[in-house]
Amino acid sequence: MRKNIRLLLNSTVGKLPRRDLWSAAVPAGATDAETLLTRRALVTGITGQDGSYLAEHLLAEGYEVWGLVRGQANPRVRRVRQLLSDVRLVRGDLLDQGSLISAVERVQPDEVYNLAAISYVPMSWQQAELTGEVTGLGVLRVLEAIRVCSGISASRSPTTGQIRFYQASSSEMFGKVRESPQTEQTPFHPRSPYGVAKAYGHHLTQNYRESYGMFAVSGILFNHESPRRGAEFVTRKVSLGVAKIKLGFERQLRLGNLGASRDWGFAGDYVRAMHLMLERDEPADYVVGTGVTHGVGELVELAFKVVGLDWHDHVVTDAAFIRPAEVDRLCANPAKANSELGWDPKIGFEELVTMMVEADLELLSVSGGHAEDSFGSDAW
Ligand code: NDP
Ligand code: GDR
Repeated sequence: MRKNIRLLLNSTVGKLPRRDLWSAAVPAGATDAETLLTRRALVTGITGQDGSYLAEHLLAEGYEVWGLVRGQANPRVRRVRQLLSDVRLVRGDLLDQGSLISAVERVQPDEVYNLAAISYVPMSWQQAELTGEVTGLGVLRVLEAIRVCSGISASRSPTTGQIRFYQASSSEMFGKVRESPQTEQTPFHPRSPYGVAKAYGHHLTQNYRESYGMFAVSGILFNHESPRRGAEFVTRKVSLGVAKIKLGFERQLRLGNLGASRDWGFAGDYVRAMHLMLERDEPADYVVGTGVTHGVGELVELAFKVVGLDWHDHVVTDAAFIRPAEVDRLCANPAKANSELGWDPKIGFEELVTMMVEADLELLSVSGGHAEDSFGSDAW
């Protein structure tokens, strides 16, 4: 029913942008039609950092948001429930094709955002096969679920009311960079099993677009952070470490390579770009980053400065955190996202680091030094 109404509307109001389609088609007060036509998004990786910000953004845009959650008693579901009470949940796992088909059938989404992945780069050396299965082949399974549920095949093209698909590609695909800054055209040279798996998902998304005419796009996102970032990633490890030291719970922070540089932005800004990509008339891939790079050393210095401490007194470098192959320096050229999507980051590096340190000071003050999602100093 819902699918049929979508098709009918698309054929009657032609090429209106999707937002205008809604206002053109639905008279005020038409609550039944509203229920049928409210745009519906299915987000995999809803329990992760980006899942939470994207869900908030889509809810604010008037979407009905569904999150895919895995496991029998996933402890992170409680956090989703607290943070995002309006999100509806559906079970599924990127390792299980049937569960993804069932989820797409049940939700009947207009848009699918595939954010689920094993996303921690060091873990991808320890569990390379699993990373390939989830972060790489998981993309294939989500695309296949959409293709099968939409009745698309080599001989049957998608209709105008098709499900739009976003893939969370990564700057890690550039790895040992061939040029700087990196654009949508920069060749890939991934340096970890994670980067290799993401490159597979990226190419497959392009391939489904070209093979089946699906509206399938990738955002090549550079590092983005927030107070909701997992404690294993360097920005959050540093903000938590600084807060623990400031509050007297710890004295030292053990880190790996302080010489690496990243283009760090705020996650809340980056999820807007994901949504904008699916709003375009034509599917295309975009690099999303700030265009400014900072060293891990600079991050550390700034974070300690926020609480009035000198990092030299507390930071210890530990060979256990050095990676088998490093990505030395990443820097985005977000010109295409800027000109075609009208996307710009709002929060800069200093503001981001300050926000994260202050949030962790507050969190640890209330919890007595315990951060629920912290893996401690021996994260891997
Ligand atoms: P997180 O690590 O915070 O979240 C990963 C999510 O994937 C979690 O919700 C996790 O669920 C889910 N997941 C893991 N395995 C499976 C599985 N087998 N089936 C279903 N769900 C699964 O990542 P971020 O939010 O930071 O990143 C979102 C996406 O963007 C990822 O794909 C990441 O690789 C990519 N990316 C991130 C960047 C960043 O800087 N944050 C930059 C570029 C790309 P659970 O709670 O069950 O473990
Ligand atoms: P990254 O993020 O690998 O870029 O992947 P991470 O924060 O883990 O590392 C960034 C850089 O910091 C250096 N580093 C350390 N990193 C961690 N985690 N812990 C340490 O103690 C430490 N010391 C130094 C690293 O060597 C590295 O150079 C993130 C993830 O979100 C991916 O999923 C995403 O695709 C990319 O960003 C873009």
